[in-house]
Amino acid sequence: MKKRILVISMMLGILAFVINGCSTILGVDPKPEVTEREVSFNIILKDKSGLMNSIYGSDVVKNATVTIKSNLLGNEYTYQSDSNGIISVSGVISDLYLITANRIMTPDEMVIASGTSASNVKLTNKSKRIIEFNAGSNEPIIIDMEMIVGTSPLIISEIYASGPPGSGLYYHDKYVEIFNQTDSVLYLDSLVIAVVYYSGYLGLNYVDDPEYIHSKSIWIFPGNGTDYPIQPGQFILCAQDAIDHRINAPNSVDLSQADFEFYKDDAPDVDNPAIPNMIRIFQDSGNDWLIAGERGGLVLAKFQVDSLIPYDDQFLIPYTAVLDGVEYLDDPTRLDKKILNQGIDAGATGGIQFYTGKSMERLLISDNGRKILKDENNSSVDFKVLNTPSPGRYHQ
Ligand SMILES: [Ca+2]
Ligand SMILES: [Ca+2]
Ligand SMILES: [Ca+2]
Repeated sequence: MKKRILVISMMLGILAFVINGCSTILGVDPKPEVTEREVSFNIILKDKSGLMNSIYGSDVVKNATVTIKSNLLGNEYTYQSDSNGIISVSGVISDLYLITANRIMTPDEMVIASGTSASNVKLTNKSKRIIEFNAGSNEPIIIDMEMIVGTSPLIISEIYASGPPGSGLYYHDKYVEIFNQTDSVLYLDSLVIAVVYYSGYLGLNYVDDPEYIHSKSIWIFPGNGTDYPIQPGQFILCAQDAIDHRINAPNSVDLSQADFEFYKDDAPDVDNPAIPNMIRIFQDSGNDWLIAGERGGLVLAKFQVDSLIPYDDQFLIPYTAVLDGVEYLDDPTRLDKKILNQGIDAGATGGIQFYTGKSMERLLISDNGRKILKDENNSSVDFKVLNTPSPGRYHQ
């Protein structure tokens, strides 16, 4: 009898432990007392490009706009830096914060700095995008800002992933389109296209990783540095298969004139000999390059692939190497389901069902000879859904 009581009390103990554990996981604990965790900080913005120094004789960045967003609660605050490049943050809860710092240069400032009134130049915090505010330290946080011309020089301008209507489960006509946003010739050679990894089945999602993209599908453009130029305002089409898909699926698209094609040489894949192939660095499964129809993420990165970091059955690409990243969700309002870090893409496009032939393309800001597409690193506002794909061009 005594033994049975002992067993029962042990079981109750385990049960209490389990319930406790679960309630913590489910977040039903009473809300923590936040007032004692409020912290105050100074952030100092410093320009590493030399631009501010050449204009004002100091590298501090005045009149910059800084937005911080709490990881835990999603609270967002916006500040303006003072004449010493300082932002005083007070009364925020200690947490990880996503930080966006921007300083648009005026044409007058650019005349002083470079002699020409270049527009579309800004300073931004390219590397330090996530910072922890905690009560333990009082040192001012220094954020280094770098100059970028325009937004990202190369951006993902369209993702077509849904598959055509009326052809059963035909899904070989997917593509990603890259756009040169600058007024200079750039080179695609060795740039990385990676599919952001997550697994709903395994419950793996690395959206909160503070440093790295996780990927199990990493391909690069061919070339040795200057073999594959992309002209200012040019669209580059990278097709899953560079064929005229209308032959097999009447409502699909003609991708036979694609600029590049993903060809998986260890699989029964199609190789159009006229179209250069993307080089597979890592993708151990599947018969072709494949992006998910309704929910996924793609990044374009500039990274030496021999420096890829292995992790579990994946490889890691640092956020600092990412030129552009775009996420799409079946329900783009459900940003709690994001898989791509908010520092890369603050939102998501999408809302497209399988086999509808719909596509996602960036909005056009201006078209004075050369197109400028919207790139606020927020696909919720940067993209629109097209009823039909526009491979290698801007939709009409
Ligand atoms: Ca292929
Ligand atoms: Ca080929
Ligand atoms: Ca397009």
